[in-house]
Amino acid sequence: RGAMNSESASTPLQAAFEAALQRELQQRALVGAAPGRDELMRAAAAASRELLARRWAQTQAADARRGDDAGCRRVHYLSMEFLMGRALSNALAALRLDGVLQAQLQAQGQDLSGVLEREPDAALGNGGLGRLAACFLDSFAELGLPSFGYGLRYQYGMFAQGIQDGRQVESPDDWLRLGNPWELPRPELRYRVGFGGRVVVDATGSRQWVPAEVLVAQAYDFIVPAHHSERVSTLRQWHAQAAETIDFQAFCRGDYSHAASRQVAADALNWVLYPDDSTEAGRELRLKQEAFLVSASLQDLIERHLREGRPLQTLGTLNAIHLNDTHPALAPAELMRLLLDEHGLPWDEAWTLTRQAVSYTNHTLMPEALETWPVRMFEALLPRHLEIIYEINHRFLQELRQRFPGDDGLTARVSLIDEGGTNGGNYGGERRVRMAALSIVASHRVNGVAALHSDLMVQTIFADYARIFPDRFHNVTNGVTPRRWLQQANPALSAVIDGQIGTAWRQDLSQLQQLSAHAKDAGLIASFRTVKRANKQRLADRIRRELGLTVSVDSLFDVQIKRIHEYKRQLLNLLHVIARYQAIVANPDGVDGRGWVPRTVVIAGKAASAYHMAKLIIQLAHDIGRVVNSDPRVGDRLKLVFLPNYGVSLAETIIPAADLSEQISTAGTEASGTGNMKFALNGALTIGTWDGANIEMAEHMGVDQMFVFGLRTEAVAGLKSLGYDPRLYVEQNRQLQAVIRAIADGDFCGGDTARYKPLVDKLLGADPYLLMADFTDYVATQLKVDAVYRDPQAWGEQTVRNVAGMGWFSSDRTIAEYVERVWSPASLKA
Ligand code: DL6
Repeated sequence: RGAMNSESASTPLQAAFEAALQRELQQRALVGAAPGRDELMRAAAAASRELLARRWAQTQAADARRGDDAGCRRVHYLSMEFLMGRALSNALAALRLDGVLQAQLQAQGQDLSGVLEREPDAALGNGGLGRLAACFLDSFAELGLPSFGYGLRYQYGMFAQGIQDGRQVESPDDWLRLGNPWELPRPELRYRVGFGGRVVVDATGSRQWVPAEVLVAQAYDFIVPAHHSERVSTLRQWHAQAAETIDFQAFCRGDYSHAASRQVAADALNWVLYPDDSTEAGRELRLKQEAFLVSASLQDLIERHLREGRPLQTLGTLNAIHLNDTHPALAPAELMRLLLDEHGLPWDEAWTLTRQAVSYTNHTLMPEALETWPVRMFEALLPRHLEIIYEINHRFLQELRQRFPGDDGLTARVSLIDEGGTNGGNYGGERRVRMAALSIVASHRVNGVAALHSDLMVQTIFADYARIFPDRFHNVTNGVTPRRWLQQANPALSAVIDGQIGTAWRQDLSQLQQLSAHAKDAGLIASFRTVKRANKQRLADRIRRELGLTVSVDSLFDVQIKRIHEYKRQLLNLLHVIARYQAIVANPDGVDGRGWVPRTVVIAGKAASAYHMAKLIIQLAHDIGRVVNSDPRVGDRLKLVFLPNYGVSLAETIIPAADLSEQISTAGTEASGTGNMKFALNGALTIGTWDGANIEMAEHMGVDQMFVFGLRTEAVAGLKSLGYDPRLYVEQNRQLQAVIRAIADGDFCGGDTARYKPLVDKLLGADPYLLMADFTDYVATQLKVDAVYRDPQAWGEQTVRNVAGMGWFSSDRTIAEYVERVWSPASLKA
């Protein structure tokens, strides 16, 4: 035993962990690596991975042995994004090794949290859809569901956000630069994926694709442990390599750049999550990434199915292939190709298997987010897939013409091919493949992610399909994993809850309901408050460290963290900040002389690099912050903080510290939201619109427990159909006039009236997200928030009721519903 010797090992697992840790450290010592925090983190990760790899083998063996009548299909969750965040604290908690490591580190003069913080975030996702996928992997393991998550192993995830002069600057997030101690390379799992070329027809009439370019997909596994069993789930990520890495002839000629060109082309697929799609090359790369993910994953699935000795005919009844939005929507076309061309099945049989296997979740109603690809790009890159899509479409439209004779409008609207290129944008009339249409037609189930969203989905963007396939559409409301988002993010609150109702909530979140019986208990409220204050202190410390700004932990922490997007209305939040600032300056003692409830408004989030308006909102937040935070008339009454580089780890610090959660999207625009759930679970109250999962949250906790404001979906639609004029709302509200004037006059940027002109013009012109219409109610509701906050008992009671109401929003419940409605063999019969 080396320097980390300890007598604390008491279970075989702990002993194995300690031994593995020793080995890792000794190996590193041999090459002269001092055991600093980075080394300790990597050694602990590698030691945990070794234990998880054993569990992985057990899990796979058990799944391979399961009978065909096991009642649940193996799930293959295809997603271009998995926003995993850090893994070490989760692994340690699942393996119950955090105490062991802590003791070991103490002996080295290190503390656990310092070591955990050295792990880079795996930010292989953009927002909610990717984080949801990560929560699902946790629940797959926890529920013991035979499953694989499939994604790409991006070298650079979402960009790193820096702020210079108040503006967002993007730089690559080189998260793999020191290697990834978690991943298990699987060199034996390699599949060939083709692009380009042509389709040849042989003498028997059968069609074969001869690609011009072949890449190899190599698997890397990332293991996600259950917390209450030895099961694990797997995220299998694909890395692209050239089939022939160098062109040897070119190499011999000394033409090195040509010699390496195949590998460079392959590497491009591994580089970034979102290639810049403003160029043709960027768009093509994205389509290649999607095709690559799909092909490698489906080959892997089929290979496993056959290896386990199961006939191809049972592929659909024993396997579910789930499309996390339309990014992997090529899956049905690729599955058909593999079954027809590689395995020789007839069309009808292949189509039956495909339809049985495939299901699809839609995550947004934004028409511009509905993916379409030019037919021309398919012809060049995926000619065989295009043929198959044409055939699927031909059969689908033929059936429709029989069912709805003469309704040419319908067939044009629902066709898999947009003949005019008008779907969601101006594409200059070129023909495009509609990926959502392909996903719906090829799936046996389609679902939205919250009740309102699922309703709107079938009433609006997918209305025609819902008429054609009335039984296909369902709702499965999102959830979040309580292990990461309460147990790990907020250990102190977890301990308070444990003390009140026991620990079973970690496995069965509905247990939280028991807290409502204690909502008035002054002792419990005091404990909640003590925890919140400590979490706020931690965040305040971070704000001081990172931004040099001091905020008061006695102020109400009012938080909005999410992607910056106009529909999410960070701008409405800023309008309120300005209104409050102006009111504080005008009435330092409060409007009623009772003083102001001090507020710290915290915003974090990234804007897509080409999204000008979102970037302008970030800049405005900084400009306002600079003025407000340095105005001596304001003091602690108001602070505005923008925390850069939002990601999972930052969220884990911010969410437990929030008093108020801003969920203020225009009604009908936010599919679900999952941040809303994480905040409420951590005892923040919500100010929110009647949108997404806010509605179900309000229903579960009691509508009075949430600060609901704003126009509802029907009113939004009604107002728009009558011809919405934002200026009318401004004319009627002097406070709003003053706010808009301050922005337009450049009050926050030294009188520069040009800087925010596009933003002001949009608000007064179209205001597509109805900020002007909702402003008055929003500001009035913020005053209600203040009123409750002034009364600690009332606030505390509401806090407990919020937590108690969140039992239903566990991703375990969500996954159980997917199994029941979408992935069970029974769902195929329904
Ligand atoms: O379903 C997960 C998450 C929802 O909670 C958010 O409301 C929604 O905005 C988000 N959607 C996306 C859109 N991506 N695409 N396509 O991330 O999904």
